[in-house]
Amino acid sequence: MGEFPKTVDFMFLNTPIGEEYSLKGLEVEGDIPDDIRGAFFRAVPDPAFPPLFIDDTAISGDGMVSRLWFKEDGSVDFDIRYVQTARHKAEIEAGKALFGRYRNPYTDDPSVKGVDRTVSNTTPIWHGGKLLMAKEDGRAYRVDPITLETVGSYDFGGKLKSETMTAHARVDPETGELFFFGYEADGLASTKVAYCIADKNGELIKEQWFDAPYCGLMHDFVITKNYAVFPVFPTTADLARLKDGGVHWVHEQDRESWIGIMPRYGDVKEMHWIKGPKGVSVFHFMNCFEDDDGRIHLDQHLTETNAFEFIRRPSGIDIPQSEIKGGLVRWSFDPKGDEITETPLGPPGDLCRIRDADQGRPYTVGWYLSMDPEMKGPPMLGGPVGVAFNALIAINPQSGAMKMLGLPPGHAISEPAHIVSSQADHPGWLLFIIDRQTGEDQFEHEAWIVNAGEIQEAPVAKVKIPHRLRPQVHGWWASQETLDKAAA
Ligand code: V55
Ligand code: FE
Repeated sequence: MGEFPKTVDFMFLNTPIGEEYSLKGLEVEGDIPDDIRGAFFRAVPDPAFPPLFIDDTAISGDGMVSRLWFKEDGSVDFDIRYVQTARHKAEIEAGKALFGRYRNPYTDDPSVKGVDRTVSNTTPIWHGGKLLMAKEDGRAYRVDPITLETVGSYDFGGKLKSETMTAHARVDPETGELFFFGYEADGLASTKVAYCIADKNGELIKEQWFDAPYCGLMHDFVITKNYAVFPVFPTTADLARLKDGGVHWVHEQDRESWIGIMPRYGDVKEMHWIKGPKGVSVFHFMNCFEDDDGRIHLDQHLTETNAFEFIRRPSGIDIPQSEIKGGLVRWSFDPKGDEITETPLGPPGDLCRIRDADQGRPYTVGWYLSMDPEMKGPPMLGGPVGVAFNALIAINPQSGAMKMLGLPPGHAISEPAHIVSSQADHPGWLLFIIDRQTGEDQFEHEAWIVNAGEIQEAPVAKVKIPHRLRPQVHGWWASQETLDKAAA
């Protein structure tokens, strides 16, 4: 077997681990609140074999589903398993990589022509009693939440027509419906987008297709109480380039962004497009809501160019990661309007969370990862973009008030989960993984629990995970009650 490339995508914190394991009764420092009973599922890219191309990206690795399970008796277990995708199975069978470049099947070994090449490595989505592992280039895989065994590719009981499903679905807090979309819905570099709704039981009740202004990287979308909002940023795909063996994405700095707005239960024919600024990029939207005048406010982690070096490089955009300007910004617009007003809200960052109950509604708290301006020394290398975040921010987007948990040098933080408290007026808890560098290529890992209202205070509990972890992308919290209901 060959070696992994000597690039940040496969070194340091990102060194592939490729091991399935279970750890029982983890050591806990402090007290785990009674509110925290259930499973924190995480999606972890971890390539089983060295890639065919030396410039491969960390986000093309085989998906693993990881679970940190806070049991009824107060003990904590950890498990991690590969998602048994068709791609992973084919490569295990061959004992080597067979799939080529990120999202380019024209670079695959001919033996896997036509095999589903999605890697299920981005988000665990819990809905309608099912756990799905999603990656935007294909359909999700269903995984058993207890055994972590893979059930198979998931098409909503044969109903889903789209060949793809986003890793960023939105659950409405009042109706329990799952809103999602799939772009490149009928094939590579297509402008077709599928907009879908599943009812609270997970039945697909609506799927409509529309055309985006161009084939752009549509990583996330948002809903409000009355609207579905589809932003499109100018990181674009081209079929001829793919057939040539080239990269899937190029960022076009001179091309406009767009926002498509339609009534969320409406017809895609009602989609209204508003032109946005050129060259900007957003991966994640914190939230979106309508005010009393019916104006829509979209809060997002905006950067002046694409945040991924592996996308900037083939685009001829030469800006070091640390110099990319951006911030948490609000775009405000009327649903039938033609102008966007931009308001700064907070410092640059990404990987936001809100309370589930605030989805699509006016809200007063959001959390996200950032860089501590006071941090001494260089940030840790690793994670999906190559540089790990070292601070957690809590922000009130109405007042602008902020709190920050800055980590000591040599620490990295992953996206938190928010867990509600059964106590009225309690802000709940945040749960997240911390990586600590203890040597040039040595790391320790812990799960920390902090009071969601006072994130700057010492964690109430730290759970030690005595095994190397590769950085996750996104996570999902499922309470024990939710797990029990699904099992019944
Ligand atoms: C992102 C992550 C992906 C991907 C495309 O965070 C975009 C952005 C983990 O995989 O395939
Ligand atoms: Fe994401």
